[in-house]
Parts: sequence; C-alpha cells; structure tokens
Amino acid sequence: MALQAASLVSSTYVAPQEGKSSASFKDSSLFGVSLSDHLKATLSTSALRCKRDLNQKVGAVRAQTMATASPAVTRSAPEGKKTLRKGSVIITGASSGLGLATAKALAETGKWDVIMACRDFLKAERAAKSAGIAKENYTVMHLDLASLDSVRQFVDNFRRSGKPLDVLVCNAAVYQPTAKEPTFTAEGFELSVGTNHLGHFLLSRLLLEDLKKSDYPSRRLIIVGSITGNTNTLAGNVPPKANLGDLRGLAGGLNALNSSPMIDGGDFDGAKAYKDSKVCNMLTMQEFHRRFHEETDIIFASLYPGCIATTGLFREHIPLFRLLFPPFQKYITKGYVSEEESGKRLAQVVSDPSLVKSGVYWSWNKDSASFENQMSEEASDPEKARKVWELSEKLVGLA
Ligand code: LMG
Ligand code: NDP
Ligand code: PMR
Repeated sequence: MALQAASLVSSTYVAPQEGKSSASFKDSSLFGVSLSDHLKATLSTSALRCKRDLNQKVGAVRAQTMATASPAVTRSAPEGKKTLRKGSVIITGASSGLGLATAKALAETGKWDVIMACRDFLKAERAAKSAGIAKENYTVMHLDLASLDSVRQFVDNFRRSGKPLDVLVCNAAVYQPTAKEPTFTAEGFELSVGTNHLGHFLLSRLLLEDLKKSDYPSRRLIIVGSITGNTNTLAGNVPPKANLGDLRGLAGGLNALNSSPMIDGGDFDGAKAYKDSKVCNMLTMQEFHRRFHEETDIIFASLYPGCIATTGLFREHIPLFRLLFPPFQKYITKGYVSEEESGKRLAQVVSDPSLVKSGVYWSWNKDSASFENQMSEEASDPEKARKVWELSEKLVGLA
C-alpha cells in the first residue's frame, strides 16, 4: 500500500520543506481525525518515503520488503476510516528509573508496543509487572550494552521478531562515583563510556536501518543526555567537570593498557567518566542529525529529564549522599523531578506531535513545560562530534 501510494504521488511530488512532515504528523497523529487528514498523512508519509528511496537508491529487494510489511496507517472497514497501528519503541534500561517510568507512560496510552531492552531479564519482567504494565503492551528482550556481541545479538533477535522499529530510546546508563579503579566492558572499554556511549553508539547505528524501513509517520532516535555533562550550568560545574580534551584516551581504546581509561587521557575518575559519556551521547545525537536527518526525515533528539534523585543511578554512591541528595534537589536546587514525571517527559519526546524538531536537546521548566535548551560549548561542538563519531566507529568495529 505504501508503494502504491508512493507511486500515486511520485509524478507530482514536490520535496517538502523542512518541518512540513512534522506539521502533517501533527494533524494526523491523533485517532479519530477526518479521513482527509489521514489521507494527507498517508500521502505525506509515502511521499517522504519516495524522497528517501530516491536519495538512497534502494533496490528492488528493499521495495519488496516494504510492500509486505504491515503499513502504519490502515483502512478499517466499514466506515473506511484509517487508523494508525501501534507504534513500536525500544527503550534500553527499562528495568528501572526513567526507562521504566517511560515504558509505563507509553504503555498506558495503549498506542505503543514497548520493547524493554534490558540486561537482567527477570528484573525487567518483575519491574514491568509491579509497575502495572499490561502484558499486551510490552516485551522484554535481552540487551547488555557492556558487550558489543550482545548488542549485535539483540539487533538480530529484534529483527527476527518481525516487529517494526518506529522509535529507539537510548536510556540505559551506569554511574560509578565511588570507584577507585576502572572496570571494563567485555571488549575492554572503561565501563561508563563503554556502556553509556559505545554500546548505544553501535546499537543506534545498526538500528538506524530499521528506523529507515518504518513507515510510521514520525520516526525518532532519542539519546538521553544530562545537565551534569553541560558545563554551561551550575550543576555541570560541580567537580569533576566533563571534558573530552583532545580525545586521546578514546583514540587509544579506553582500556588502561596502552591508553588511559578516560576519554581525555587523564587519571580514572568514575564521576567524570559518566559526565564525559553524557557529552558523547549529546554529541552523537547531533552528529546523527547532521548526517541523516535530511536524507531520512528521522527525528534525532536528546533531553535532560530533570534531576530524578531517587533512581538506581546513585546505587553506588555513599549512603549519606543517597539520603541527602533527594531533599537537597527538592528543597534547595528545586531541580528534583519524580520518576513518574520524568517518564512523562521522555514519553513526550517519544510521541508528542509537537516535539518533532530534530537535533534538539529538550529540557523542562518548573511547570513541566518543555523548551529547547542550549548545550555547553563542548557538547555542541560539531568538530568534536565528528571526531567522537569516527573514533567510536573504529572502536565498535564499524570502520
Ligand atoms: C564527590 O563527592 C566525589 O568526591 C567525587 O569523586 C565524585 O564522585 C562526585 O559528582 C560526584 O562526588 C560528593 C560529595 C563530596 O558531595 C556531596 O556528597 C554533596 C552532596 C550534595 C548534597 C548535600 C546536601 C547538603 C544539604 C543538606 C540539606 C538537605 C536537606 C534539605 C532539607 C530541606 C529543608 C526544608 O563533597 C564535596 O564535594 C565537598 C563539598 C561539600 C559541600 C557540601 C555542602 C552542601 C551544601 C549545599 C549547597 C547549597 C547551599 C545552600 C545552603 C544549605 C543549607 C542547609
Ligand atoms: P537507573 O539506574 O534507574 O536506570 C538505568 C538503567 O540502565 C537500568 O535499567 C539498568 O539496568 C540499565 N543498564 C545499566 N547498565 C546496562 C547494561 N550494561 N546493559 C543494559 N542496561 C543497562 O538510572 P536512571 O533511570 O536515573 O537513568 C536513566 C537515564 O537517565 C540515564 O541515561 C541517565 O544518564 C539519565 N539521567 C538521569 C538523571 C537522574 O537524575 N537520575 C538525570 C539526567 C539524566 P539494571 O536495572 O539491570 O541495573
Ligand atoms: Mg548536582 C541547580 C542546581 C543543580 C542541579 C539541577 C543538579 C542536578 N545539581 C545541582 C547543584 C549541585 N549539585 C550543587 C550546588 C552541588 C554541590 C553540593 C551538587 C552536587 C552534586 C553531586 C555530588 N550533584 C550531583 C552529584 C552527583 O553525584 C550527581 C552526579 O553528578 O551524577 C553524575 C549529581 C547531580 N546533580 C544534578 C543531577 C541531575 C545529578 C545527577 C546526575 C546525572 O544524571 O547527570
């Protein structure tokens, strides 16, 4: 159907301006809108696909796959109204904190099939159950981001499941503020950057192909960032500060053998490694945007969800910190946000028809209204983004 529609419009098709597709999604994303709106959406989606296919010079094999895949918009007899199928979203690290709250928020709408990509299968199943997520709205699939083999295996398993991929959320993270010595991923990368950045880098590069194939009206790749990686904020100036330096440690493989375990080549500091990994996350999102947004129309975004001071992220911090941190954030900085609220924020970035700008780092003000935030100089440096991208490609075996 997508192909038919595409061929219908192909002869008269004019490439849409930047943002046009967003506008049509805005009109069509809600259920129960008029047939003409849906038709607009179908045509616009198909037209975009047509543009992408031309750009990518995709051959007959791809076209066949597309023709047999279940289309995002289907006609339901007898009224002839068209409905949007459930969106299919992968969330990494959905067994706890922000990821779990987002899975819950999306599942509750009944409009999303949530794939919880987690390292601990049982924990994820239990978490989904105790959060009250209905069986028909989620699937747990194994993914350990600290192993590139596991990332590749996850991608294979996901493809074998036959599910489409409409949105990918790179959310999982580890934070080791009290570690004295570095620990390493399966491939020997320092654990925080290896998991938070390199694991997600490989995952999102591989799954970009799947996002491209989706005919869902708004396809998105979201990488969770943070205020603490942004040195243009007070929180980002609490030592140790993020700083990728000249990337010599990353170039050396972060393995503490022939290089430092830190991206900038310095001595190991777990808190800094985490903050550096968040800078990499934000740079990667922007580099994706520069390389692929125009060609694919996929929306690339990052966000700071607020200070969710109660999550498992702080599990390795000293007990006194864990005790004082939530009241400190609640009453002093007022940066505190509950897990539930943060989940609603990330769910907005996944599905809200108004958050369709690509290349953006979203934040929320005290009334929970979203706004496009500025990142620090380093976290928005295009040259650094390109270098991080290229070095990361080498480390994960893509170049
Ligand atoms: C560092 O340790 C590690 O050294 C480093 O390696 C790295 O791991 C880093 O970023 C990770 O952590 C952190 C530790 C070291 O600092 C803390 O643990 C700070 C904790 C922040 C929470 C402190 C809360 C204190 C306030 C209590 C109030 C709670 C209750 C509110 C109730 C409300 C009532 C209505 O420590 C340091 O870095 C040294 C500096 C420590 C200074 C800590 C002082 C906190 C002051 C808070 C600043 C705001 C001032 C406002 C006034 C407060 C009045 C109470
Ligand atoms: P949590 O620790 O609650 O959640 C992190 C999730 O990542 C867990 O599900 C954890 O799995 C998973 N994870 C860790 N390592 C791996 C791995 N190797 N493979 C697969 N999954 C893994 O922390 P938060 O919810 O707070 O953090 C979520 C995101 O939010 C992170 O990207 C963090 O940087 C970001 N963030 C958090 C803030 C906060 O204040 N909490 C503020 C700003 C950003 P498991 O359950 O098995 O441990
Ligand atoms: Mg921070 C407006 C002030 C603000 C905000 C929004 C945060 C968020 N923090 C703020 C201020 C301060 N913090 C101040 C003044 C201090 C010194 C007392 C402070 C300290 C502090 C520590 C020790 N803050 C922390 C830590 C952590 O270990 C957390 C961290 O850096 O993890 C990497 C953290 C955080 N503060 C935040 C947020 C969101 C965090 C959690 C981390 C993240 O995921 O990025």
